[in-house]
Amino acid sequence: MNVLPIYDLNPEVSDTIGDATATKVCLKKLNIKKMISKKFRGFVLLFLIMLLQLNVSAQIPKDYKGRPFRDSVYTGGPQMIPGRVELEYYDLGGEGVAYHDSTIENEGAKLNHTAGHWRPGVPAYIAFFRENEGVDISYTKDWADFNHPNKVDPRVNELYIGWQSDSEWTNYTVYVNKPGKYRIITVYGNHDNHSELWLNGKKAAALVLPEDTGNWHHWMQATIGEIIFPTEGLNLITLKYNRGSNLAYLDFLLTDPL
Ligand SMILES: [Ca+2]
Ligand SMILES: [Ca+2]
Repeated sequence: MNVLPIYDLNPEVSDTIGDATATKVCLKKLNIKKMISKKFRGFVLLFLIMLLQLNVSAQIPKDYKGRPFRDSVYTGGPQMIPGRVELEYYDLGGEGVAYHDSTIENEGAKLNHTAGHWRPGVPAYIAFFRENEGVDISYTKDWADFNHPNKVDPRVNELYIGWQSDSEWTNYTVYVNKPGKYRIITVYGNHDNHSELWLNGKKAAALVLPEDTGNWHHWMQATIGEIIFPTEGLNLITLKYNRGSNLAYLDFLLTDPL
């Protein structure tokens, strides 16, 4: 009488039981099944990881080639929402990908190479921030930004985007921790420039600088709009701006969680 081995629970395989050779064949078949099963589990795991990654960044346009800013000093990865998005940390990727600027040079860094503009004690990293790229960035200076009362002072050595021209833009890959409606607050100088925020390639907010400060270097703080981030994870913000203001950062304050 044949006794089925305890490892053989497969009726298809059990038909071959009868002698040692048949048992070996059965074992082989079972091992192959196990191997396939293990392999399959690996594929399933890989598939789930890919799905997770796709889900985290599903919002970003598929053809976008920019990536979050990083350098030897800033290694924080995508800027977080809620939180502050520093405008000088626009994405890496260059003209036409991460930004569009109407002049090739960084006009701020260029100016700061001239007499009186690299202030004593200011690190070169600040004075010439991203000087080989097109976006025009400078920093707040003692004699220009703090020699008069501001409605709200910017930070000392605050980096900001200036020399804004019509139809310029900068991209920011951000990480949204909490989906919801947000109030947008900024520190700015001068007057409204009809900026917009686009989210993943679609217009999401009109920004209005409510008061004309009368000068590029007279600063104030204000709520300038609101935006809804529907989805957690990586998202792409585009700041579209025109001539009219100096802009330092955008604060995103959660007002209505989804
Ligand atoms: Ca430029
Ligand atoms: Ca510009």
